[in-house]
Amino acid sequence: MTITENTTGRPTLDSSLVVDGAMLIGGDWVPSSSGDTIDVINPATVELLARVPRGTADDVEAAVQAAERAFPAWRDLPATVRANLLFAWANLIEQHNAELDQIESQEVGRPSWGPPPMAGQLRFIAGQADKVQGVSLPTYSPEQVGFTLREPYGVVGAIIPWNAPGPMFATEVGAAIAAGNTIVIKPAEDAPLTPLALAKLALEAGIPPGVINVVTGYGGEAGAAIPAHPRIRRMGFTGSPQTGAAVMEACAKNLIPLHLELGGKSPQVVFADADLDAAVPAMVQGITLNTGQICAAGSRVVVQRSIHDELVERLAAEMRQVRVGAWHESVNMGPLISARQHERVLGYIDLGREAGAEVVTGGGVPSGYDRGFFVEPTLFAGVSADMRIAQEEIFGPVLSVIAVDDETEAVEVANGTDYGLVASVWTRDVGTAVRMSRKLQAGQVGVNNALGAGVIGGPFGGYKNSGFGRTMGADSVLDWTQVKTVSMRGAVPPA
Ligand code: TXE
Repeated sequence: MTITENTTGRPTLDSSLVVDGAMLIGGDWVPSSSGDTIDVINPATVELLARVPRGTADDVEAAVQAAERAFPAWRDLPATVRANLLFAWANLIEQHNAELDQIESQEVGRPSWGPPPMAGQLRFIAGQADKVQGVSLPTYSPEQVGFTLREPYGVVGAIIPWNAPGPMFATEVGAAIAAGNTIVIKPAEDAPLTPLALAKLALEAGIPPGVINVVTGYGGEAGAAIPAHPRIRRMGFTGSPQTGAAVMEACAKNLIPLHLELGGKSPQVVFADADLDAAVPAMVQGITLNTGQICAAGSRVVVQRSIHDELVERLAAEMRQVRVGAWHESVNMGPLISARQHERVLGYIDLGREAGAEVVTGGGVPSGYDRGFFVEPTLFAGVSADMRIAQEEIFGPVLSVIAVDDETEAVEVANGTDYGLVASVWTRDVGTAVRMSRKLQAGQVGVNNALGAGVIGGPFGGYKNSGFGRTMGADSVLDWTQVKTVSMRGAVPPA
């Protein structure tokens, strides 16, 4: 592994898209009601990027009121006009791609991903805004017609995490407002700057004040206040299962629906006939991209025993090529987001060792790195399916290899966790591919690709404890609507 200088990091954020110390409520850039702020750092350099308000329940109340004021006019706009405003937002995002990439890369601490995917994702969603349709219904009488209307809920809420703050914001907000809702959203305290920048561009694109309200702050404060608010009518949440359960409990108290996306422990099932030239780099990229902090990361390799040793050797060789560092052109893996995540990931590596798994490569902090939350790409072999490193989401660049004898055992191990977000199968046999696609318990199955990537408009979400509901697809807009059945008579029937 090559370590690059981490002095290439930028010390402070210099962007006109970030309003210092302010969040967006009702079209105004405001501080928190308490006046307190939160430091946002670059986790590669541990230098201060910006400060954002430490939002309170009072701020959430103000945001809900602003969203309520904006709702009737937004709901009543022709759907094509709403769609055009979302397209205008996507165009502005695209024009600012380089700047948004800089902001997101710095607050997440990762090397650049190149042009961010937000504009394309938003255009797909914008295209759904005027396709929110009901159905016509048969009636008992020829005097009657029946049909359904799909209507927005009103003021809705969302809470998003820090690992991909831009795409999460664009897809969650985009779908909710395309359906005619107005929204109060809280980004993660670790990465709120890209969401704020996107909200600023939404205003510039002509999306009216109050349609999108961004309250920054901590989860237990501003975050908890959103699902607990009695006039929030629906929620979306992406994050950990523990916090997801707390958000769901708050929604249950207010009897409102929600969707949850709660991460995964995604298996990469590799059969003996797989094309390892394709599989190995894709699997290593799948666990090192964003330093493994991706809900879809393929963190378990379930491999047929006959090719186990060859695969472990090739995975280790590929992992050793991963260059760790920050803000350097030739770097492909940055640090973890925070000291807390650093401790968590290193803790899991210790757990793996203690359980008897073998560290084939990596296994600690790269030497020479005393700043930033860096960890080596780490490969464990000799992992058994019940070890904690094979069961729990680590959210770091840690890959566990589990050997199996045949397809039956592969399915058992692949499905043998509480999660069910993404699963991949690597095989040249179409019969194996078809059977595995059906048998794997996951919301997304990739055949000969990692991360379930490459599909435009694919609904994204989990089976089992990975959550429920789907984002990103056409249905994500419909999910933010409720159905009304209308039964109509043309005239009062004769007595
Ligand atoms: O998540 P949290 P954390 C997993 C991943 C990671 C672990 C912990 O395994 O290691 O979760 O990460 C807000 N009421 N994922 O602690 O707490 C919080 O402010 C309302 C997987 O960062 O779930 C942030 O905005 N909101 C995942 C958001 O919830 C609360 C992505 C997520 O934080 C709250 C992130 C509360 N009581 C982590 N407490 C994925 N599915 O991709 C916190 N929040």
